[in-house]
Amino acid sequence: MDRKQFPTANRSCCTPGRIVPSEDALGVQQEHITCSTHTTDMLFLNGGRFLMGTDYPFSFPDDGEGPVRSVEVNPFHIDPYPVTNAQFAQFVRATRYRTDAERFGWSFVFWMHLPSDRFEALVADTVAAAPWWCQVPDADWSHPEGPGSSVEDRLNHPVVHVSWNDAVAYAIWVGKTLPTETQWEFAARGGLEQKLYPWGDELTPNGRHVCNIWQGEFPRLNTMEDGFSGTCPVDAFPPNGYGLYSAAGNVWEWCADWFTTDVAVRQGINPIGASTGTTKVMKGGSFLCHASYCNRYRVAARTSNTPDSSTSNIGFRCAALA
Ligand SMILES: [Cu+2]
Repeated sequence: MDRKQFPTANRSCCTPGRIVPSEDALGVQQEHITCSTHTTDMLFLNGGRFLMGTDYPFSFPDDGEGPVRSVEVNPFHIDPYPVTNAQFAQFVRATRYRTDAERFGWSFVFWMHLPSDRFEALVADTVAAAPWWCQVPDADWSHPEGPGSSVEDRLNHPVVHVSWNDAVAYAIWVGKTLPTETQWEFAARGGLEQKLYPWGDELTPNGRHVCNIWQGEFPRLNTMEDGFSGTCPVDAFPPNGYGLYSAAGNVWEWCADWFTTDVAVRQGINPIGASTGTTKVMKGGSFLCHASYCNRYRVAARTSNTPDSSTSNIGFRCAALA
């Protein structure tokens, strides 16, 4: 196999991205996609007007989390959980879909999750600005730590190593869409107004961990006080007021929108972000986020990555029109 290495970029502390020379761009793959009508239990949300974004002082000005603005969203459906490995396996079985990670032949894996005795053999390169991110040949959704690994013991964990393109392909197959950032944030807020997290303002209410993020010293020591180092089952922690699970931490979730910090296209009624761009919005933070360097597990937090990038901490959930 052609083990071509691409230069990489660290787009925020949490997710590195591929830099693909245009002659190597793979384009969007559509030939294997057929629509089916899966009826799963989606949450129906009434929508309405809510305060989106934050003016929280300890956020990231370049991310465009603010200003707080009044936004209206139409009624919609959204999955209560991120798409799991079991669900993604059904899709691949039915369509023989090949993910971007498989087509490029590699994906980004967080260093600590690679077996130390095989580290040198598995890793082709690391990201200069974020050496904890390893470029691992043949890492993909069903081999999350590269050859020799599998998802058999984590079928109810969110699928990872899926690009935005892959997420859209899955969504089309199940007759759904990706949520807009507005829908995602509306759902994640769970009916609470301007709270930091989907459950309120306290990170650990009554001293209990209620989401899967990093404890300890990033990136060397994860004390796993929340019980997990990498991904966790999608229902490991309680849902928010709307019944949405895993909205904070666990994995970043792709949204439909092109990323922009321009507030003009992120307010009003059903905003969908920029009309074009280079990176797609992601929400929710991941198991790598930690207050000391990246408190992006807050509900208003956002970051982005290129549509063909994949990592061990990016997944997605689907939405649908009401
Ligand atoms: Cu983070």
